[in-house]
Amino acid sequence: MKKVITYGTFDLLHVGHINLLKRAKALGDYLIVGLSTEEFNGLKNKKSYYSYEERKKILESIRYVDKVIPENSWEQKVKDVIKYDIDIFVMGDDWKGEFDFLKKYCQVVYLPRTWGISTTKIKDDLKMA
Ligand code: C2G
Repeated sequence: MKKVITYGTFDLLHVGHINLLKRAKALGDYLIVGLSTEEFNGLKNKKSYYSYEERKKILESIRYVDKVIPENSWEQKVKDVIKYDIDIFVMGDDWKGEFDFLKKYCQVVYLPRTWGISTTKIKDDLKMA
């Protein structure tokens, strides 16, 4: 069984997230998502609209997602890749190069972002409405 992992906040879920999860799952048979906790969002200077529990519930309802684990730190990725016996690490290409240190442990794939949509854009557009 080929296991894939990806990480993110996945707030205000949109097609960019779905496109990423769909393509990540297509690279293997089992997809784990490391979901940023609210504390970790703070480290990314992000404030999510939905709580961790709400975002977890939403992600777990997506057919491409097999397991959701908390993302509490930048450092946990190596441990996670080893603990869950991961074959492929996937991120959108806005992160290109940032996680190449994981190449020692697994394949690292950066997928093109979906153009024209982001959680920030949704928030800004709603403010204008
Ligand atoms: N994404 C995408 N296209 C978009 C928006 C997002 O492909 N239009 C991808 C991002 O590249 C990322 C994933 O969807 O791979 C989740 O996006 P975010 O929730 O914004 O994740 P981020 O805050 O970048 O967290 O340790 C890694 C970090 O937790 C990544």
